[in-house]
Amino acid sequence: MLYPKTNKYREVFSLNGIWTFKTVADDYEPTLECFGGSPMAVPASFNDIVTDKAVKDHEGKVLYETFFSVPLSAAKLYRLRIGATSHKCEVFINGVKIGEGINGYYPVDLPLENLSEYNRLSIVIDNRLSFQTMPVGKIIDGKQVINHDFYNFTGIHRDVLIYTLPEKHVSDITVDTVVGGDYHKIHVSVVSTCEKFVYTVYDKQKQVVAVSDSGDIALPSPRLWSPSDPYLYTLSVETECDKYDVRFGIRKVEVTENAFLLNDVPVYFKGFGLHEDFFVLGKGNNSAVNVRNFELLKWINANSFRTSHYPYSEEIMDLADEYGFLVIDEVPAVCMKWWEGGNFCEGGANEETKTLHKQLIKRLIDRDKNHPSVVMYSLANEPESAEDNARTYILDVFAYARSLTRLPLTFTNCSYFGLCKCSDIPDVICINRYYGWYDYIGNLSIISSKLGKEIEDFHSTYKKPVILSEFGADTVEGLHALPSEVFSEEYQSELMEETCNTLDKYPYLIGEHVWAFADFKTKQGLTRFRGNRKGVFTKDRQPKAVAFFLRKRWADFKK
Ligand code: GCB
Repeated sequence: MLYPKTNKYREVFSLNGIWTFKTVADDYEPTLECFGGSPMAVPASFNDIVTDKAVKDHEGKVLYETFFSVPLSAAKLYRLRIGATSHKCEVFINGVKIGEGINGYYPVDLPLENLSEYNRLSIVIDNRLSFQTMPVGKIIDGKQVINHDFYNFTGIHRDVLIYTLPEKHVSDITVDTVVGGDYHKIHVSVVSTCEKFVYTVYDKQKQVVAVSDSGDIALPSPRLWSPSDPYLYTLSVETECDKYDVRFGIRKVEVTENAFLLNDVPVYFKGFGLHEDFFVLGKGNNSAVNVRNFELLKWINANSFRTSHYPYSEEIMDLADEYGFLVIDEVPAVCMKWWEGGNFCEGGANEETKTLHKQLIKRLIDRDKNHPSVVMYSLANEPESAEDNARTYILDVFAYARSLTRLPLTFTNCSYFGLCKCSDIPDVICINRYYGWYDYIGNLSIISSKLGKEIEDFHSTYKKPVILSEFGADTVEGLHALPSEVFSEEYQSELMEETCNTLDKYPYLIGEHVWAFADFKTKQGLTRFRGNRKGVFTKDRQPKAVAFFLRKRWADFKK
């Protein structure tokens, strides 16, 4: 499904702005009458906007409504695109249900028929998580228990757009840029009801570099995309009655026993796990925050990040292409469990969960396939991969993803070497390790032996490169201790230094992603002081002391 764009055949109308909002009962269905509610911003989460505690922490359904009016033409098709809601949603026009979104973090794109001059759009969102949603969760004694650290922000999180399409139109474009290691061709496949196609490739200055009436296009001496030169071309597909432009970059990705190759050159992943999270907005997409984040990522000399723990907005993916970041693109399968019994896990992940998981993998690949920044997919974060049931499940999910993409596949692993039953499955072994924090808190001298041993063991056993995909320490900015103590800026800096010194010893250790880029909101808990404070930047995006260490380390860092 192509992102809505305006051009000579297509129009886009934004419904972003102030809507009305209310918590509603489980059996609520919008009727013909408008209910009236309080004003609410879209896109944004409602949780950090409202002042009523009961609303902020509401578990269940909420209703968002707005009226819209668009210029109507009988020759056009109208569609509604909701960038993302968290989580499931049902969509109504003038009280009639027109469709639903099965999961948060993914676009909902629905046909609109019989529009009137004024139309009431109602979106009912359910924020409860279960083993049939992703992330997974569970209701215990009537209360939501979530199995992940980040706050369960709720709302309409990305743009709401109405867009038009010509009757006959292009509905999908795939630009395949790697043809048997030959960079001089791209292959374009189009899903469309049109008949005649002209493909034009433009360079960054909008100069034509190739025109073709077939999807196989020769590109003499193209400029390759990389973090140091994120060069983007535009492909324009024009038909007798429609046109769509898609940006793409040309790059080749390959994994060997010891390296991750981009355009045949080994790359080292320097960067972070992040969250979509900011003051007041919650998980609402915001261009200013997005650009600030990328400016900081550049400032600190990072070259990559993981979309922990769910697909990020399309705007962020576009910025990653433009700024030149290597992205590990993650589906929202966070902390999956399979075992029966226990408080949380009774009735854990099952066939239904797996069907949804596969659907979400497919939809992520469909959405992000043309982004050169996406160099690997992460199919889960910290599944309980030491469980017996995990192996069959994970094997199946990886085989499915393999049938959809040539890009490397991984998951981030929190099971120790020797316990994990799935480490042979991913193409790159990503490990999340908290030596000096959750393991051996306050003890930094343990890091080189414990972490070093694991890196060696994973590599010598599975013959795959390893990334340390999470490590870090909660740190309160402005808190100092000499000698260092946990939560101080000094401790965070020393933990990073000690960990990085260890990583430097292993040539097949091909990347470090610090947890986390910035402080973020979590559920309340004994180990969380106004959220997770492992950020290298504060929540308002200012550097903690460790940021200067990383900035220096990553400037021209080569292994
Ligand atoms: C992890 C999780 C991440 C948490 C982090 C922490 O292993 O992947 O979501 O936020 O640990 O700080 O506890």
